[in-house]
Amino acid sequence: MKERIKKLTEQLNQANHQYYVLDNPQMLDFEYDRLLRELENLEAEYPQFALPDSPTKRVGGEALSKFEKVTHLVPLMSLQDVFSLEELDDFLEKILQVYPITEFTVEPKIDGLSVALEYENGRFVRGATRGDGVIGEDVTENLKTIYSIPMTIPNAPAKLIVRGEVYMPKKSFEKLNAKQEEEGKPLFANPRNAAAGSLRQLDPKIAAKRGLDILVFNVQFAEGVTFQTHAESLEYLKALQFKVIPWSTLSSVEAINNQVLTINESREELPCDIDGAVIKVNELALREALGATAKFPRWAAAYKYPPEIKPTVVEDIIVQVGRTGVLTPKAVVRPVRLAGTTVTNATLHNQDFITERDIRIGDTVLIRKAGEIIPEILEVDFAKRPQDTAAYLLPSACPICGAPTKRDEDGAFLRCTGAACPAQLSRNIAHFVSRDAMDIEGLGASIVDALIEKGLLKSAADIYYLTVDEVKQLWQKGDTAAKKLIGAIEASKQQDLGKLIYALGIRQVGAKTGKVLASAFGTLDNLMHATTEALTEIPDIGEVTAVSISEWFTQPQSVEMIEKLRQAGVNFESTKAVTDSRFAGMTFVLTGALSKFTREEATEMIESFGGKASGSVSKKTTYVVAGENAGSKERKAKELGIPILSEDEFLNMLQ
Ligand code: 0OX
Repeated sequence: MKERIKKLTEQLNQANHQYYVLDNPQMLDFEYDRLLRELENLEAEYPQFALPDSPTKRVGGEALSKFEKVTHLVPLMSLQDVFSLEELDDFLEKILQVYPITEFTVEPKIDGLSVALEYENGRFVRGATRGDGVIGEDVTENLKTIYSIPMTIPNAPAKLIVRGEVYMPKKSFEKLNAKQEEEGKPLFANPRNAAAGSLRQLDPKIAAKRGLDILVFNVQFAEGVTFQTHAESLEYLKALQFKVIPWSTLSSVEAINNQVLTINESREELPCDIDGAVIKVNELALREALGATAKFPRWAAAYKYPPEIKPTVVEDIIVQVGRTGVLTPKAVVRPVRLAGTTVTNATLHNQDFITERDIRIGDTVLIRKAGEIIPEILEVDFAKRPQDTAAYLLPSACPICGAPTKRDEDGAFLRCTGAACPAQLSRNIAHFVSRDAMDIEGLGASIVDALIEKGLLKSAADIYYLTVDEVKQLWQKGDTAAKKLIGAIEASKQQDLGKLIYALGIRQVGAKTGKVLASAFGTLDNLMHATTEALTEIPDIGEVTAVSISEWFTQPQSVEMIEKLRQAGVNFESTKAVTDSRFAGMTFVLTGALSKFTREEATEMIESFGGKASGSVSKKTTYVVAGENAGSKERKAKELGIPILSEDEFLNMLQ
C-alpha cells in the first residue's frame, strides 16, 4: 500500500506540474479524478503512509484567526518606477556610462502581490507576503492551494527562498466576479484586488476556490548555489519545476525599448494583468557593484505603462435601477479595444457627472480604463459634437416601474419612489419582514427571490396571499416548515401599527418615526390622509420627512399596496388606541430621580395619551417632569421658560 500511495502521489504531482506550470496537460481530467479518488481512499485507510506533498493536502489547513508575522531573511526590495521611454533611457544610460557592455533582462511586470516561498531540504515550509519588504505575513496555507507551487523539490539546496508574484488569472477573475454578481455580493474592482483579498483569506478553503497562480522571478537565497547571471538563476528555477516569469536578455537601449513596447502590445494575449515591464541588470556581480539606495536597487527599474485612452462614440445612454432604487446611467459606446478587453459601455455615475462634462448621446468622447473593470469617460470632444443634440437628463419616471424619480436628500443620486418597483422588490420585502418591521421569521432571501421569479410576489402585500402549497413547491422544505411560515405571516397581521408604518419602507421613516406616527395618528388611514402641514406639526417630524411621507401615500403603487394589506386583514389601528389624546402634540422630558413611577411607566403613560417623551430639552418641549436632583435639563427648561412639573403635578394631569 505504501508503494501505491507513493506512486499515486508522484503521478498526480507530475500531472499537476504539466497542467499548471508547463500549461501542457498530459493526463485526462477523468483519469486524474480517478487516481485522486484512489489516493484519497488509500490515505483515509492508511493515514500513516500519506506523504507530506500529497495533492490531497493542498487544502488541508484549518481557518486561522490571524496571520503570523514573518521576518524575511532577505528583504523583498521594491522597484523604482519610470514613466516614459526617456526616463527609461536615462536609467539605462547611467549604468552604460560606467559599464559600457552591460546585459539587461526584460520581464513583464505582473500586477499581483509579491511573496517569498521558503523550502527546507526540498520541502515547502513557509510562504509569506511581502508586507513592507522586511516583515510580511505567513500565508503558507493559502499558498499551498496554488498548484503551480511545488510542495517538494528533488535535489534542492538545504535552504531555498524564491520570490514570485501571486496573481489572479483573467479567467479566474471573470468567473469570480460572475459568481459574486449572482450571489448579490460586491464585485472586485480588478484582478489585483481580488488576488490580494484571496491571499488574505483566513480560511484556505476559500482561497482554494479563487484559482490563484504565481510566476516566480527571483532567487532570494539558495544555500551553496552560485550564479553568474539573473538569467541563469531563472533557468535554475525552471529546472526546479517552478513556473518562471518569461524574460529576454538584451544589450542595446533600442532593443530594450522595443521589447518594452512589444510586451505592452502582447498584454491582451497574456493570461494575467500586467502593469509594466521590469528591466534588470543581468550580471549579478555588476548588481553588487551598483548596490541600492535606501529604497530600491540601482540595477532595476519598472517601466509603467500609461493607462490607455481612446476615442469612441456614445451611442446611447441607458439607465439601470439598483436594488436600493438608485438610478445609474451608463453610456453605451461604440466597441473599442482598451487594456486588453473590448469596451462597450462606461459608467456615468450620476446626473452631476454627466452635467459637469456635458456628455450627450452622439458625442465623441475619450474613454479610459485604468486598472478598474468599468471604464470611465474623461471628456467630450466638442468639435465632433453632431448638430441637434440635447443635454442629457436622467428620466423623471423610473424606467422599470414608471413611478416618479426623486433626488436623494443629499442630492447626489436619483431614486425611484415606487413602493412596488420590481427592481427593488426583494430588498423591500426583506425590509418588510425584518425584526423591527412585521417580524416574519422564515421568509429568507432565497424563497423571496423564488416567489418573485414565479410572479407570486409583485409587492410586499402579496405575501399575505401566499398559500402553503405555493411556498412548499418553491421552498423544497417539508409541509411543517411551509405551514409554520404561513402561520408566521398570518400572525404578523396583528403587528403593531408603528411597525407596519416602518415596514412600508417610506424614506426617512425609521422604526422610531413609525412609532411616533402610529401614536400621533392612531390609524393608518389617518396617516394616509394627513397633509404635509399636519405631519410637520408632530414633534420630531421635520419638513423632509413630512414631504417624503405625504408623497409616498399619493403614489398609485402605494395606494394599491395599502388596499391589498387592508383586504388581507392587516391591522391598521394603533393597539395603544388613543381614546384620550389629551397630550397630543405635547413633548415631555423626564429628568432627575423619579420616586413615584419609573421612567418607562411615565413614558408609557405619556404615549398612551398621545404625547411623546424625549430625552433632551428644546424649544419643542412642552413640559419637563423633574424628580430629585434634576440638573442641567431643569436649568435649560428654566432658561427657555418651559414649565417644570413635580411628579405629583404630572400625576394630577393624568387624573
Ligand atoms: C513583477 C516583478 C516584481 C527583484 C528585485 C527588485 C524587484 N511584479 O512581475 N519585481 C521584480 O523584481 C524584484 N520582478 C518582477 N518581474
